[in-house]
Amino acid sequence: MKKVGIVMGSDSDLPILRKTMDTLKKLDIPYECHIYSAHRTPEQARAFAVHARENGFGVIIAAAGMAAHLAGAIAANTTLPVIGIPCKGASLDGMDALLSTVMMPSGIPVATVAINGGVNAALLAAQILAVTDQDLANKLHDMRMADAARTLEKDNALQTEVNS
Ligand code: RP5
Repeated sequence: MKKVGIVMGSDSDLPILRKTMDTLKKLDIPYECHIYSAHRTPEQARAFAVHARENGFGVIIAAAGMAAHLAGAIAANTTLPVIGIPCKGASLDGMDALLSTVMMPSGIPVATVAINGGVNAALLAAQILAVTDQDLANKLHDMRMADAARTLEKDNALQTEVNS
């Protein structure tokens, strides 16, 4: 199976990416994680993107906060699918990173998930890899069924508490 590349702009983004890694682990998807910044280490970020395909990656998740150019900078240097996670910073509630990540010009797409959307970034990466991997597609299906069952259990508990 192709690997998922995970790149974050700073170690301060790591709590969000831990959710990404936990979700990929549950699905037995191999990944590799790095701290590369579009601003502080632009050469390393570029080199990672340029060589990602030949290095066995199938999709890249890029997470950054504030003026979040990382996902766009990665996408500019590869035709692999790039998923952007806007990270909530100390001010502006993550709207700065959301707009910086999502508002890409035509020609260089970034599939942007919610602010701090570490779990959905992993699931979207999994769904991309599952296009050509039926075992993985089955695991994703099972995960959704389990999630639905948990939600129905919560509804049952609520009925007992408030409607009986
Ligand atoms: C961004 O700046 C990083 O992705 C991080 O979200 C934000 C702040 O970085 P630190 O100052 O915490 O290293 O590049």
